[in-house]
Amino acid sequence: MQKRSWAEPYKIKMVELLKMTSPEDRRKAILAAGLNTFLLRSEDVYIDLLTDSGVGAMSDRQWSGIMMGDEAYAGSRNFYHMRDTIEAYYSYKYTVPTHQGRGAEHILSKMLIKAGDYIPGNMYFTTTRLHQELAGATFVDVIVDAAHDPDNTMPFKGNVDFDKLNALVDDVGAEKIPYICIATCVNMAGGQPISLRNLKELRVWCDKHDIRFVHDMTRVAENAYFIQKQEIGYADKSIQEIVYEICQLSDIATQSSKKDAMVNIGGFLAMNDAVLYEEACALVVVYEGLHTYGGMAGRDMEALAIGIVESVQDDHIHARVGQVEYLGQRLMDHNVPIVQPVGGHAVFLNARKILPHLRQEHFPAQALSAALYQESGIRSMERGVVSAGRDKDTGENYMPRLELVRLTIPRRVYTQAHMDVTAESVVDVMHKADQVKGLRFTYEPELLRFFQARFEEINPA
Ligand code: PM9
Repeated sequence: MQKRSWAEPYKIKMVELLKMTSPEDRRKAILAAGLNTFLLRSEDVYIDLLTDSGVGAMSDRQWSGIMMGDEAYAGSRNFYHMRDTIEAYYSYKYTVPTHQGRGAEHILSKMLIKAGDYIPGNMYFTTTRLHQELAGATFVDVIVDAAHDPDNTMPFKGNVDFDKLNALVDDVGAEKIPYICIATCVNMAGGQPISLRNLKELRVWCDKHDIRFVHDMTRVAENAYFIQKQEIGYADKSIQEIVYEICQLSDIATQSSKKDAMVNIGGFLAMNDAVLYEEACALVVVYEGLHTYGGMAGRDMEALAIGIVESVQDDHIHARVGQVEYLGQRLMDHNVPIVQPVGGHAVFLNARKILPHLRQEHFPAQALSAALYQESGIRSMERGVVSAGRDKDTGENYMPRLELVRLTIPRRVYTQAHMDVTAESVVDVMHKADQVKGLRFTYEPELLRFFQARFEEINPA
């Protein structure tokens, strides 16, 4: 039988019109933005692949849920719906809503970290590591080496390397490690999944060392897709079943619900320990809001409860990751160097290879991202040395092996034709790559510098 293509399991009911711009308009706009795509005005962007965060298209059911918001200060009906959905689909008993993922990271770090602690993780994420550091901990990367190699095609590049984990325990002692922080579909590695086998081994390791297992479940449904597709024994399990099985292995979870769960704003901290939950409630009232709304409106909690259910449907996730794979394949067909295998939420361009004439201290990925905008109006995000920031102790720039530009696909927003235009635009930029100049900072914020930094071109490249 002929193989069937995936297709979107929805049809379009409302559209948002886009503005087309000229190369001159775009040159002006990107210079005014200090060559930082975060500082562009959205109305100057044609195809917005900056992020998949809070920019997905909500369904008619989610929008209906918005109209059912119970905006009571305390005990909103929507909170209980959200909490019960989280328990039913993700297994966690107790939920503390937060305004978004970093709100949950903040509370978690304050709750569990003491100065001088170490937090191992399968690669850093910007906000996650910052909250760990602000609480006095040092982040330690324990992801497999393959994750740092964009050309390594190993299937589960989000896996943890137990030799690295054991070396850390030998070095600092288990009592200095309050928890391990494991992301499903590791963002900074290129959206790379972790296998269930690795997750199960981690559970055993955590029990052995009496270390808590924290799950950054921001992109758990996409991770489940790769498990279903590639891990032995899971082909016949549904995404919903796999997601539940993943979650059951951990003690605590943080989620930025703006990604897989498809809401414009929201997140949570969830757990199974009643005592910890009381502590989290005590902190959430200080930093976010009452424990039955955190930083969320009732309507947004309702949209989240519905989004969670939609996010674990097999048809949805196959089309969602299918679209990312489609863009990745189009780029590979034109020999564009990208991180392989293609991950769950984005295609990552290898800026080192596309701009070999630029040294890493001249921010090749930042420069490539600005050049792509100028060429086509497509907005992407730097994920390299600028995002990595500086070592908190030495003040030196981290120099990550991955110097990438992320083309992030919002969920249910763009069509295959937008993906075609994106691929063609990247190829066009690649053909004039030698004209792209290196950059230097004109303004460098101290924390999470990639958001607000400004740059100028170095002349000549
Ligand atoms: N991720 C992203 O575009 C949005 C901000 S860019 C710093 O990829 C993980 C794995 C994330 C994430 C945000 C957060 C923070 C935590 N973990 O943005 O605070 O990808 O909701 O979540 C972004 P919030």
